[in-house]
Amino acid sequence: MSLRENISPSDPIVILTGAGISKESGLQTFRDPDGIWAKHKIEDVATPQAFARDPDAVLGFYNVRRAQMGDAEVQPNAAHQALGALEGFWPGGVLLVTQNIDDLHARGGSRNLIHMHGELAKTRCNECGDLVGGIGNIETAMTCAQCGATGTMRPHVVWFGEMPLEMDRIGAALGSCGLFVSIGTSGNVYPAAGFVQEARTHGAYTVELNLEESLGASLFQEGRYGPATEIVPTFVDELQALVQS
Ligand code: BV8
Repeated sequence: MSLRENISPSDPIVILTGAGISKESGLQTFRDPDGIWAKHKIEDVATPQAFARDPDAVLGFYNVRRAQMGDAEVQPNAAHQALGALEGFWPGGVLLVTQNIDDLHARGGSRNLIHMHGELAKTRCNECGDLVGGIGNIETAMTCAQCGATGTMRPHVVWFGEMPLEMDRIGAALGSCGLFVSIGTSGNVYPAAGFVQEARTHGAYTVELNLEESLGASLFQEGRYGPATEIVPTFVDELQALVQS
């Protein structure tokens, strides 16, 4: 099977990314041997129960990651930039759905972008839902500027057991895309890991671009394996050749 035989430039594209696309920018993944879940337990730092039980520990976990994201060394890599360029030239339109909470896709040029697991750069009041950006460290002593509650400010991040964001918009896009591409995700976390099946059921051609086969590899019609900064730009170049042919 090849791209040319399965898609045309008028087909909408949906792309799903995970932590692997940001690895070469210097941000850790979750389930690699040196990953985040090797140092922290999900139930201690990434659930609403953890936030209720020990808000300082949870806020500290995200404060460290927010500071890492803001490090001058952490820049969009060639994979982020290739996806930003794709959105600029693909006639059928591109929707980029990321599980990542870093800001590298926007900084890499992507605009039609959904952060389904939220964004480290945004802070939300757990009481009134007010959303603010540009805060450095979040502390339990902070007071919500909107409702005046104290101790309710949290990262605008989707924890385990919480509903991911913009699922209706994502579902509609999966139901009408001609190409679904999954990049840099292990296929461990739902509902994101189920998107490939949803897209394929509706007739999309499905491709996995990853360092190694994910848990869902057999669900894709095509798989290409290697570092994202190599295989993603090559893949985008092939799409550009399709448009120009
Ligand atoms: C929900 C934000 C429902 C926080 C995260 C079935 C259906 C629905 C839900 C479930 C289900 N089964 C289980 C569940 C519950 C749960 C879940 O999936 N649990 C798992 C662990 C079994 N799901 C949920 O709780 C979700 N919510 O379903 O709500 C609901 C219904 C009604 C009402 C209310 C609720 C919410 C899940 C979101 C949780 N938040 N993140 C944070 O970031 O701190 S998830 C977390 O995992 C991150 O978002 C991360 O992005 C995501 C997935 O991880 P990956 O991105 O894939 O990263 P990973 O390290 O695993 O893999 C990296 C890959 O990159 C590897 O394959 C590696 O080989 C590759 N790689 C490495 N280097 C490179 C590379 N690739 C290319 N180049 C390289 N250089």
